[in-house]
Amino acid sequence: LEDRGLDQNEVQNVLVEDARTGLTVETLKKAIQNNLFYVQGKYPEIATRNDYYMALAYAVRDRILQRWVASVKQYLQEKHRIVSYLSAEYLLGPHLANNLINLGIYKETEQATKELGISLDWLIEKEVEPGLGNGGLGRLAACYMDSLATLEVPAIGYGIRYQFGIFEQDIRDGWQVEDTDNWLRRGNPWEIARRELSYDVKLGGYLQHYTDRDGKFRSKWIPELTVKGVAYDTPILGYKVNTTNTLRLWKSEAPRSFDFQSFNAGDYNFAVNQKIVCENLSKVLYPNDETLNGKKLRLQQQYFFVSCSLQDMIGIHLRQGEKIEDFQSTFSVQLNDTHPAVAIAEMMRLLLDEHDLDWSTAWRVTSRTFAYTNHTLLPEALEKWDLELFQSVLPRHLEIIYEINRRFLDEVTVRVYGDPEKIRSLSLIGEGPRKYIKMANLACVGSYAINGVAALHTELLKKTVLKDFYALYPEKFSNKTNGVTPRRWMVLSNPKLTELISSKIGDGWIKHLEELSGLEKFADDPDFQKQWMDVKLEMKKNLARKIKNRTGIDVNPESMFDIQVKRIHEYKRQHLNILHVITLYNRIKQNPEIDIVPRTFVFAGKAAPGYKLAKLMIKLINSVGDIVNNDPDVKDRLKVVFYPNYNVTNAQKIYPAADLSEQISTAGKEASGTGNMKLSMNGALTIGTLDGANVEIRECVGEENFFLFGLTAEEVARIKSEGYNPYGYYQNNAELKLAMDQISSGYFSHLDDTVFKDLVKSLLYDDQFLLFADYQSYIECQDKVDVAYRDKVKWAKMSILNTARMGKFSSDRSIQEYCEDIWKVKSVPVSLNGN
Ligand code: B1H
Repeated sequence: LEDRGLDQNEVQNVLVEDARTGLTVETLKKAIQNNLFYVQGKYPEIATRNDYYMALAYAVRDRILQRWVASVKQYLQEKHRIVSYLSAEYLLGPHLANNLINLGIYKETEQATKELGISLDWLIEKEVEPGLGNGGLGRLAACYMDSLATLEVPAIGYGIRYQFGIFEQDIRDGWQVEDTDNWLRRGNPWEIARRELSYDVKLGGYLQHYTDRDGKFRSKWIPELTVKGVAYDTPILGYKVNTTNTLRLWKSEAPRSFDFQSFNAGDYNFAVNQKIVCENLSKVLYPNDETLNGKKLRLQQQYFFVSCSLQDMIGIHLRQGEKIEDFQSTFSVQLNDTHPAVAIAEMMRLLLDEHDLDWSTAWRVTSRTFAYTNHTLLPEALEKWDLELFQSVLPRHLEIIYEINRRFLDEVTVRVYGDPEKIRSLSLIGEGPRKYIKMANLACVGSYAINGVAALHTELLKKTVLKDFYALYPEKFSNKTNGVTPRRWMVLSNPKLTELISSKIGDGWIKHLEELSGLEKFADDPDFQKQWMDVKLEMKKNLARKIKNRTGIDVNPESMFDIQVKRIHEYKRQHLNILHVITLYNRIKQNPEIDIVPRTFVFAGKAAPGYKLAKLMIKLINSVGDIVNNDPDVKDRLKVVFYPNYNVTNAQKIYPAADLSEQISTAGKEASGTGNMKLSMNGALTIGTLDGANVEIRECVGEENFFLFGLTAEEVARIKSEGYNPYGYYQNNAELKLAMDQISSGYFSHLDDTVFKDLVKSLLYDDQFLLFADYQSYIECQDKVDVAYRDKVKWAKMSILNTARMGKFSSDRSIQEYCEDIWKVKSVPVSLNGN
């Protein structure tokens, strides 16, 4: 990828300026006023906050559209290889402020709104974010879309336009309560519905076998139901470039023919019912981060968006005048985990049944098209579909998968000398009381590249879950350590820090994050340290205000902000963190005058609605908070906050305020983590295990700037194989025993000793995540954090160095690696002139 300076782009940006595209304060102001009148139909005195938000959003959209159309033109005029990213989730976060930053008109817009008598922040906060993802996996897809556009790489993101995204979380009496996320209720100015762009998707039914005129054996799929997928496009603008890529999300509807036929037959109820069935496909995001539940609707969702996307890509390819058997020269298709892996079977079906290719040609195309990213080693997250269920939804695909498997096993039997254990493990079909389909195996066989998301994770993949595939195809495997976009996670969420950094090293780092290393030479500069910590304090004050508003809890901005924000999971071990809180509390109770650094513990994150223990962890955090926050002995030295409804919007407020970043998963369980990167970039120090990308973060920031504790992945595996005995740790550790006894006896739950029973039982008798084994090491490490925080100068230096050394963790770097090693695509600068 070529390195492009800003100057040239700025020149391009000012070439076309009129009332709908101009980027000056005056034109922006005029545009907002016009939209208020002509789009919202209001005059200022009666305009609501939402009217103004919409007026501004449309003004921004006009400016994006100019670049978007130019990008599409450019891609279609010349032949370029296009990246197609298939993901069931995109956790985009709010668009408005991000688009202002990427367009380079944040300041101008701030001025324009000010002159209209309204604050830009007030409008930005009005936006309801599209929460079309669960957590890290969905957010990664969003960061990657940002980097692809910023690097000027032609790309399309494909996914599902869920009508309801990840549920909204409220906390009542300490428990998580879920509410539906009706994010579209006020309309969505950032998408364009392409009614004309739709595809039919078949579901269910049966197969008819016959021999055609050429004597070819064929399967005809007679579906039970056909649904229609309609494209909704959202522009993804690169940072200070013209490139604007498309995120194309599919909404499911009933085909028009449907009700028509039923009406004629007089069956009104049937017609209305089938409409609902069709619309249900894109109705709601499954909220089960890292656990599958094998629901039919979920498989239908996956197939629905994959089929629409492949039909769309084939259409684009053929319209360019290309031959179907050259598909892989137009598209490289990345599978974001196995959620879209049914694409491999669908591609075969389209090529065989709809485009009449023979098997070996179809397989050549397919197996050169797809690449697969694995995001987890957790056994409960590896997708398996009950074979009968799969057949009931996708009978033709089952037949195709059987044939892929037959040919594949024929080939490997020779290579593994018929070792039955190996063949069983490689097979796409699992045997047992019920047969099932292993989606990871399908993804491995059908892809030309396979990658993990952090160095350790990729190594573990090769040694464990994908071991036999690695032995077979070592050349397919590579590592692509995750990254995050500094545009959203620094520039947008931490403007003060951005300004401070740029005042020292210029603003090149926003596109070339390695340039942050220029900060190293200021790490010892007392003035800079002061400015650095002043920004941090201001961000902590902001968060303190938010906490007060949302939870009513008073927190001291001078205290250490100790932060763990992520989905709630046993493997992420929020309960280990809370055991530390209880331990500190007990130390204070036993010695009220004890000298400890005051801390504010901030937790946030959603639990899957069906995940009992995760919900109990939330209750425990809140229960401990109720006691600790209100005990006069504590004298406000400890505060425990559970900040409700963790999402992108809230994350943007939390990361800049963090002093300490909790990355304490059981080693070997967190594939990468990306919150760890965002926190460190914003100057937080990490306390963490050698897990996921923590390993690489520590290598970059230096071991002296990272608080390491706990077992390694190897030690975890060894202890488990020898038989982990949590009870022994409990009996032999007084502080641990006390904390556990308090939880189980009801000390934090008004003496009700039943509330936390299941959690206590799991920790004492069958904890898969070795909490107690890491407890002592964690506490000792936290004691070191306490000591370090007292030395303000040293802490400031460590904080600066953390940011300065995070250059590697930009998603731009990740995407460069994907482009060079896997996708083989180049950047295509888009120009506005000549259009
Ligand atoms: C990650 C998931 C995931 N890995 C199943 N796997 C899901 C699995 O709805 N489902 O069924 C949803 C999500 N998510 C995360 O991916 C990893 O845990 C993180 O460590 C990693 O940073 C992130 C991005 O690679």
